[in-house]
Amino acid sequence: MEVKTSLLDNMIGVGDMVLLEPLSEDSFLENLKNRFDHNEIYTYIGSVVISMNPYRSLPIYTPDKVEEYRNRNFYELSPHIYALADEAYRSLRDQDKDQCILITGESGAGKTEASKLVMSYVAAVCGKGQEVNKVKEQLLQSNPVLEAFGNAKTVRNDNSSRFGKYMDIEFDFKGDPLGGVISNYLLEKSRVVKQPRGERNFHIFYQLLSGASDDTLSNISISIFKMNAMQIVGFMEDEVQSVLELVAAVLKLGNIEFKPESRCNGTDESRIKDKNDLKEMCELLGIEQSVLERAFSYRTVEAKMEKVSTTLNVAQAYYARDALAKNLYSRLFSWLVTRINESIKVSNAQAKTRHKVMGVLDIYGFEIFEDNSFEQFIINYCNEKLQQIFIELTLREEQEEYVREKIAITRWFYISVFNMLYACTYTISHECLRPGTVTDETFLDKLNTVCAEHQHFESRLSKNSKFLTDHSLPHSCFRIQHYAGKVLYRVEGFVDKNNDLLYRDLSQAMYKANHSLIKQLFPEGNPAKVNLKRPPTAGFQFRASVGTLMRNLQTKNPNYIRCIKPNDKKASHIFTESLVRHQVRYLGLMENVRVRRAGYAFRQAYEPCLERYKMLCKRTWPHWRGPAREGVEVLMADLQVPAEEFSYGRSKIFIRNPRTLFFLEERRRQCLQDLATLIQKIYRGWK
Ligand code: AD9
Ligand code: MG
Repeated sequence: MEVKTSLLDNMIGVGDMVLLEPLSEDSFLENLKNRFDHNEIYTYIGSVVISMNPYRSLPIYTPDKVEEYRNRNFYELSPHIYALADEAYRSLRDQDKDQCILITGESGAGKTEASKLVMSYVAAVCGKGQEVNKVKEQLLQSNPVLEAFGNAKTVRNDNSSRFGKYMDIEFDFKGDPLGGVISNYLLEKSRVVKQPRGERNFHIFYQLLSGASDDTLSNISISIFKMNAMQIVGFMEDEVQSVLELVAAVLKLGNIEFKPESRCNGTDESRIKDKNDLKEMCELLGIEQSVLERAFSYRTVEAKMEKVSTTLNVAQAYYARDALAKNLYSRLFSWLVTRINESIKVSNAQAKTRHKVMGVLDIYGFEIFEDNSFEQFIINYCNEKLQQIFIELTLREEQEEYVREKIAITRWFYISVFNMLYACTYTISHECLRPGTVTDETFLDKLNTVCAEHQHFESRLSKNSKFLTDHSLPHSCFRIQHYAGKVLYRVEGFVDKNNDLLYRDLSQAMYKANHSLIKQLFPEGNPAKVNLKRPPTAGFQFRASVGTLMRNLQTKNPNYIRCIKPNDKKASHIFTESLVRHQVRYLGLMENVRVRRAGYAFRQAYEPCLERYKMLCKRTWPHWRGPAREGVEVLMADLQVPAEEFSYGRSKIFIRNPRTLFFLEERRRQCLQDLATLIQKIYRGWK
């Protein structure tokens, strides 16, 4: 069988950017466009896969394609996300190396789709059997469940992930899946109460309403349960009913309105306008109406065994209502993740044996809006961290391969890894935010001071400042130079969102509900558990969980998918050059190619290399009987390739310059042509 290097055969443009000649940003973009125009949406930079969102379904994910890529070497076939998935799965199975798949790119670039493609490929090629198939189905079906509750239509993406997700899939020593664990990162819960113009709430609300026209809630839940992924994932019928009651309760909560009522002391107190909505909500959740009504009218502060109740005005009542809706929904979401994890977890018996792990990370993509708030800060912080890890790990990986292959490399250079938004996130997560004493304004002052100090320190180390002060900044704003661009953040609401305060009266009212799920979601409402300690801020929790994630990723072998959005119209066939150029720049793709070319641009295992070029040398053609490495050595000597152009590693030959590869390819092409002419002559001679 002939071993193909399809990066060079019948290829539209160049399949691996490392082989692009001449290399410039323009030629890079030209190559991407050329390939995109011919439906070649995947291109490599060495082992990194660039994925362009085609915005339409291409016939490249069929079972035949899976078979084509199965057990093949990475460079054998044309670039595809399946090649990456196959490589990762095989090194996990055969070399016992834990893997992680890191998928990055801005909102709408195709990360979630890519993560599902990787998962479905691995599911298709790994073990079979009734038990294994059940595990696979559950892992795959957790996606639609989480998307229904955690995704929403935004300006950028009709199915935008509004939470970060990391899933560890665990395998046994044979490579059969045993189960998995999902971690979720900060759901954008403000969406429950307010959506930017042109955007929608989480999908589940519409799914519920579309079923609600002629059915009762219990009928809807039965139909959702019967047809839906929830059943496969392992939810019981009554659990689905409870979940939907909660979603419906959040909807009802949004209908509750307040009006002011003047008191004789000149203050305004809030009253519920129409008690019907309150009644419906209470019925759904089994809460006594008077309990909830009181919780919407008063706020009790407990300090040192003393309780002080104050009445709420209309604004405070709305604040309390929204805080309750956000908390109900986000706690429900976390409960769903925990519940799914219970279903998909590795059984106790198997947990004791050594297993291998493949982690798939799909987070919300980088976002820049006109108005950016706490949510964008959180999302962008996470992306920034990932970019940092990408740079660190690609360098490390490249270096490690040279060490592994015992290749001496002298032309190594170090790209300084930027120090991130440390000061900012520190302030945001550590500021002790007591309502009344810290306002958005004092928070901004503090941020400015801390960042100025940090910047002063940083400037002695590098010129690369990240916190931008300039006098054109609008009031109450700060600006950060992220790797993907400058972002202006408005501090309005930062403190509140970070604080995520839910009045105790409301959590206690929820705990009193005659509804087991609600009770579980508000454990702090249990009067027996008086805990005066303030819970950690949202920023603090997020920063800690991202830190844990990064440490986890660093223990695994990384595989990268860099997603690019071709246009901002969500349209197929349109390649907006400026938009793509911007992404290529901030994803650092050119640097990635340069790092890869700084040492050896091309590397290939000895066997496929010999198979491909053995026809160029009489001593290796048609058969070489010795070790493949020696065959390649004979070949290179015979072709008189200068010694400084390549090195012999333990299992691969490393070629320094793409020109050498092209020279080999050209010789091979001529050889094949000569052969074809010869065959034609013989054929004519026969006739
Ligand atoms: V966000 O950060 O969650 O807002 P993603 O996840 O990067 O974003 P997503 O995967 O949701 O983007 O892709 C957006 C849309 O592009 C999908 O809903 C598909 O309609 C479309 N898409 C993405 N990748 C592919 C693909 N390989 N083939 C066909 C695709 N369509
Ligand atoms: Mg997504």
